[in-house]
Amino acid sequence: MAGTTVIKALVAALCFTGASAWPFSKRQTLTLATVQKQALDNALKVLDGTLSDGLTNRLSTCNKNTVAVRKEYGDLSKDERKEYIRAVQCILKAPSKLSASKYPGAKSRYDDFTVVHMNMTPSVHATANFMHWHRYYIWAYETALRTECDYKGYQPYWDWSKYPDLVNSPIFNGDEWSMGGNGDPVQHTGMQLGTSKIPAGPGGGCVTKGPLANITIHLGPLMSTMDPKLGIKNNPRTDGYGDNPRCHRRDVNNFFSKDYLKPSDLLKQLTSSADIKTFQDTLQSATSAGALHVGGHFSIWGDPGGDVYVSPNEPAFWLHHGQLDRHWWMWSLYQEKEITKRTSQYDGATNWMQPNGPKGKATDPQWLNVVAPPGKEGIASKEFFSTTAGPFCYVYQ
Ligand SMILES: *[C@@H]1O[C@H](CO)[C@@H](O)[C@H](O)[C@H]1NC(C)=O
Ligand SMILES: [Cu+2]
Repeated sequence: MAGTTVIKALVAALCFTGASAWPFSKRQTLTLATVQKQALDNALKVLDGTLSDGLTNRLSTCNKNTVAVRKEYGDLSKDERKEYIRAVQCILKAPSKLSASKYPGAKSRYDDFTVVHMNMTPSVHATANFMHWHRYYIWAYETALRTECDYKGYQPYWDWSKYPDLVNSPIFNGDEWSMGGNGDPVQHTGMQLGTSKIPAGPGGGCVTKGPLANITIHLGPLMSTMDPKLGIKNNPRTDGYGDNPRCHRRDVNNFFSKDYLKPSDLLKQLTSSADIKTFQDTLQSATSAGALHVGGHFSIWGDPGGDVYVSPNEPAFWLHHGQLDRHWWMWSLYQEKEITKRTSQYDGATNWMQPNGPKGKATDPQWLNVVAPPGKEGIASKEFFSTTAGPFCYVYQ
């Protein structure tokens, strides 16, 4: 009896859908690829003035012909990947602009970026400015690669959902076009991430293969999540800025990419967040393996990659945070009717220790100190609402 009812209902539903060309024909199944496409289409409409995002702070030079296009790492040609790697190697060797007595561990221009992040960690994570500050920070890194290392491309990103087998992906497979290989296999224990038990992956040792092999890490650790039995030395200074030379470790693993970073997981997070508070809270919550931001970090893990303060010292950090920025960009733009509202929402506190403390304001200036591009320091969060407004002019492809 119940079965018949279900079948009748199904038949009715099928007939109804089939018979009515409108409005159902317009309603396609939303996929992550559709979301990306709609976001890009809408971003370009905003640029040519056929759609409004409510912002008026657009550079006069930013238009459809001049807009920079950030691409997925695996979508770059081999030559483009080599050029990106060359630029990263350049900034890893370029001299620091920080005081050597204040920051003995800052040995390179690259380290300057890490110091700034270490310094600001509590005021730019689990806060209102989390996504805005990181958008600004990645853009500053991209700008440094271009202006200080003659890089001609733009910051690539890692699409979390693209590589269920992340270990053997073009990003981490260790070939000459990758961001270096995994850490060497060593025995180590997993970790507890909020309510989730994360198993140890196939790496954990020093990165000795690929273009970015055998980098020396100097700063930190400050909040290591690696097995203490690996014997990662403490920093000589409690602030982590002392010189603590050690190998760069990774434990690239498929734990998250297989089960928590699938296209359906990303799509669900995007489509179930009606406001920015829900969006950023579910994105960055550190309480389970299901949170996309920590999932990306701990898919690479290691030292310094698994240390929230020092994580930018992991050269793949920028690909991960590029994707986080793209994910936010997609959320803001993929639905025409939501764009104006989503683009200007701002919510949250100003220090991760005080979630109920003072609220952040969109007019709060953001700081990058020694890594701010010239003339681009102390810009308000509201200038970072869109990737094609304020100081920015880029989209994701
Ligand atoms: C990195 O160092 C190890 C150990 O010294 C060495 O065996 C390996 O060949 C080096 N890797 C590269 C790519 O230079
Ligand atoms: Cu960060």
